[in-house]
Amino acid sequence: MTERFSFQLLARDGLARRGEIFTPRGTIRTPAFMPVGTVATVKALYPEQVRDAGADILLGNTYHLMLRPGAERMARLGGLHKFMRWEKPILTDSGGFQVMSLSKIRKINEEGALFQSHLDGSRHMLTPERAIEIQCLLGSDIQMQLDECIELPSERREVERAMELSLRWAERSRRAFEAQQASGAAGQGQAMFGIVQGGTDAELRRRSAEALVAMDLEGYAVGGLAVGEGHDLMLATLDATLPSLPETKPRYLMGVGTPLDLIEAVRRGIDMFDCVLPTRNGRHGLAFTWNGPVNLRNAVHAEDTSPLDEASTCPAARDYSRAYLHHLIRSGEYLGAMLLSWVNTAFYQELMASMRAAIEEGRFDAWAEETKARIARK
Ligand code: PRF
Repeated sequence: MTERFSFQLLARDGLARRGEIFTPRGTIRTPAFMPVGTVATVKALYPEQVRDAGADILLGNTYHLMLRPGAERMARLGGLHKFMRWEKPILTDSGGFQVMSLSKIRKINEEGALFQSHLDGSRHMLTPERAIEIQCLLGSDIQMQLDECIELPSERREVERAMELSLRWAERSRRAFEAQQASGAAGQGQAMFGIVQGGTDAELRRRSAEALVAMDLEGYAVGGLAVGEGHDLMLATLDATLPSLPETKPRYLMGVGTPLDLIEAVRRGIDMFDCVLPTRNGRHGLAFTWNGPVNLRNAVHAEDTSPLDEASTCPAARDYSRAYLHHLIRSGEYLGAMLLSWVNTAFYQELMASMRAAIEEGRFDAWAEETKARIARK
């Protein structure tokens, strides 16, 4: 295993970490932000744009791809990388979270998650074993265990039940992953991460983390956050959780977040993120810039000939006027969504690169205060 996947810490600044994950498909510089490519596309972007923006890894989704085009079909087509023309690593989520947030009807029991497709109402069963099998058929490099993520706030008993079920599913996911490894089948993953659950309860988080660490997985995700608890409680939960995770393994905060969330989570020792925010907000006309968010729907931009950021390395931020972007977004034109998804994807990668440099130079706290003041402007 270790020769197919390894993590090296290059620098540390307080609790913030600068590292590298090595996989046969390439090196991932951490802290890393993974653009979301749910249905085998980072919405409105060419894979080349995503790569040139600086992304080392993408996220794909078991839930969506198992329904369409289907995992077995994807395998017959040569796997997700070849299908979407992305040669670098791909991490796939296991589907547990998407079953809860997207499917119409679902029932969770010990065996797995029974759900009805949001596309055509067809019935599917996602077990920990099937989730791993699908991720192997997709050709995912970093696979996630099946877990149950519940809404917050929930009763402590409920949070505890879901956390313990997720631990039993982690064991089953791991056995399935190891069986795939042993089979030598094509498309086997390089790594499987466990997912810490336990709501905002420090004791449940610690129990969850310790049990997963005992399984000696390649990496650990913090799940069950950014589900309604708010920024401060999310950070407090990270403070309570991260000391239980080993220094030597990557830590991934799932489904997070705003630029401010990323800065504060990196400060606490998170290495990886994914979130739909840059692309979804881009499609809706909101641009992230080094001088704060800009809502291009706003009439103040109607005759503004300045670009979003003349110093940006991203052509969409540098070469197009705000007036034109405003016009495209107001007109519902595809190009508006394309340009702003590009702006935001590039900004998120610039933000990560800037954080990595600040950690290397031992000035993360000063950088964070400066950057927070800058991006909160307006
Ligand atoms: N579990 C999984 N995927 C996720 C989450 C989770 O808890 C979250 C929570 N923010 C986002 N994506 N499997």
